[in-house]
Amino acid sequence: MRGQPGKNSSEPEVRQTRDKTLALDQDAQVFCDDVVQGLSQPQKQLACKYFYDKRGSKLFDEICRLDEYYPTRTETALLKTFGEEIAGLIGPGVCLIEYGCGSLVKTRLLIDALDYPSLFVPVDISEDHLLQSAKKLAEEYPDLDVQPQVADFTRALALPEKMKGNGAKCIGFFPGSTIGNFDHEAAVGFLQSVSETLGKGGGFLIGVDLKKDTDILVRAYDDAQGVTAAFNLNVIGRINRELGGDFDVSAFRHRAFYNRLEGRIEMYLVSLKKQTAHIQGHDFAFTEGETIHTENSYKYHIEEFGALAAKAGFATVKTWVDDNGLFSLHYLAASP
Ligand code: AVJ
Repeated sequence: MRGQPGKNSSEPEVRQTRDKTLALDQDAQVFCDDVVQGLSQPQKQLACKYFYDKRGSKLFDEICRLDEYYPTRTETALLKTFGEEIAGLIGPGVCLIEYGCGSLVKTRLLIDALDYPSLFVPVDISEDHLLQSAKKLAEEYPDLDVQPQVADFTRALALPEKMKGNGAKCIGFFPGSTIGNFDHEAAVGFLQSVSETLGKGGGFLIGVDLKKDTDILVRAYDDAQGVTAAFNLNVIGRINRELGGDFDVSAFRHRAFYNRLEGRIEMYLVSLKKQTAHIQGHDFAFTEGETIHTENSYKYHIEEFGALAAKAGFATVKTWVDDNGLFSLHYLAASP
């Protein structure tokens, strides 16, 4: 087996690595296949959804508290300031579906503002985290029916039976500018599937980060304390932990820059030297300076986002922006 000292072999030991071939469960095998596929491209890449293991989720929560990372506090302030107005547009007794559930801090703000929502369906890919947060929320809101759904919300959603035909208006909630992780085409596709899920009369409340001064943007993704760097580097640490890989995490560095032409922050891991990483019997060679693309975070002008939503059949009902023009909330009406 490669990577193991050849005890009973006369072959010379060229290089000792920590690479272990592990027996993988189904989820880990999907992760492994994605990693192998992504690292086999001319521009190596890893999907940003893999940032969020336990450690990555903790680091992301830390990012959200950084001075430089303005989106979280700005969006939270918008929800607080305009909660009543938003609730007025949404109306009473709705079924609320949250796409991707973080700490549910913003969710609580919205639920508190709403007039007795009847059902809350948080959808997330990370089962443990989702069930834990949903349980806590259900305890805090004993009158609210909480029905968590473990699913990858980038694919079509199968909603709980209860929601079908109970007549309640469906409202989607997608805070945090996670829409920024999709390129424009995928964003339209995602919005179309949301519109289908919500159905006629449905509404969608979505947070969207705005185009702004490049320095502000870059600082938000390359903070002085290096939390975002640790968050980015964690994805190769996760490959080591879960797939038995032997990435030398200290031989990579974080890079973030704003691609003005594409209107997006791009994040990379840069190899600091010529090196090879091994994962489940696959070898990935890096030249010095070679990169792994790990994330795109698209930024929008208000009208630009409105046009994108319109392509997916949504009509903008109202948009809210903070005084500094940093972040926006959009309430959209599904009109299939
Ligand atoms: C969770 C996608 C909204 O793009 O700002 C934060 C993720 N990456 N810092 C973002 C992220 C680096 C974040 N989203």
